[in-house]
Amino acid sequence: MFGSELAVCQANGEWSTNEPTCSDTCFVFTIAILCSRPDQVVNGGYTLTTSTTIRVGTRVVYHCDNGYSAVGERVTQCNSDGEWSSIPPTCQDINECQDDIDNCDEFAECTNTEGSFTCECNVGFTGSGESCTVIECPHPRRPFNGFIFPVVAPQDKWVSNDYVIYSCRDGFSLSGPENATCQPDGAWTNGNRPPTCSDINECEEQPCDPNASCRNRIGSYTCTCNEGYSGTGSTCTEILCPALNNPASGSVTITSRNVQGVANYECNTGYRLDGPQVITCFSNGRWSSTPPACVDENECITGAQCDIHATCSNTIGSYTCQCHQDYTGTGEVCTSMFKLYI
Ligand SMILES: [Ca+2]
Ligand SMILES: [Ca+2]
Ligand SMILES: [Ca+2]
Repeated sequence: MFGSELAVCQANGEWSTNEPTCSDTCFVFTIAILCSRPDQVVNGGYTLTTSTTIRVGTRVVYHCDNGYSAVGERVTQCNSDGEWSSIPPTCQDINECQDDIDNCDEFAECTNTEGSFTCECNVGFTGSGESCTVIECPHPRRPFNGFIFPVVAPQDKWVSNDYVIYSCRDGFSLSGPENATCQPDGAWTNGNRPPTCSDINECEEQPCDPNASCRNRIGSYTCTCNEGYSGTGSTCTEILCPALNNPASGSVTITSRNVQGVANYECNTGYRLDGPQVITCFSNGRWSSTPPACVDENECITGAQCDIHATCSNTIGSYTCQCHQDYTGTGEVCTSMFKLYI
């Protein structure tokens, strides 16, 4: 026999070699060479190009389930020896998180699982995982008579870990927590109940001058100098009217230069007061009037004791009486130098 002893029926319907030639008589035996059914793969499968017997040349294409990828040859073929050309691939889990092919939100955590993956929103966010929205805290309330810092949210919204600091206006004291933090669940650590700012009674600290009275007010206080004192209230000085000198030809007696103190003026004999006898120290630190002066009294008008035959002459501080011509005497008493005979 000349030629190949074996011819295989190929998938294309032709024999693999030409028919041999025989010197005598040849016999042809037809033997069907078949492959066994290919092995299954876990988490995958295959498609056969034939549904009946698996002849030489038959191709098998393996595929993996969603979430898995094939490692190894995906295509294998039935060889003429009845064996498959390659071992089946294995289907291995795809790490979607690592390969960055997950559809998790940018604010979600991706966790790889066998055949799939999960998305879970980060702390401070809520949603399906594929879409996450930030959890907001309500706008923090400002304490009455106080302040809050910062006034607006640093990133438009009040979100987890944002915190605010409370303070009070001058004159008020804070009681309660001085700050609050927005928690991941959208609640403030203080339940959005700001601290209270209560008025400070500054008078307890006696901030005024010892000669002043303190009056507490909401948010402040006032100091008022007592009567007889002047100043800001923080400092008060005793009100004193100016010192007074004795007037010319007279004297002054001062009971006190404080408010309500009086100065009493007297003039020497022969002088009279021009102005009030008594002046009073007022609360503005001034005497009630300019001091009086002692001026000469014109005794010739106000009752000099001259004789009717005398001429009165006023002098500074006194007066003189001079007897008329033909009269003699002291002036207060004058007698005629001629006897009068009747
Ligand atoms: Ca996976
Ligand atoms: Ca006060
Ligand atoms: Ca006089």
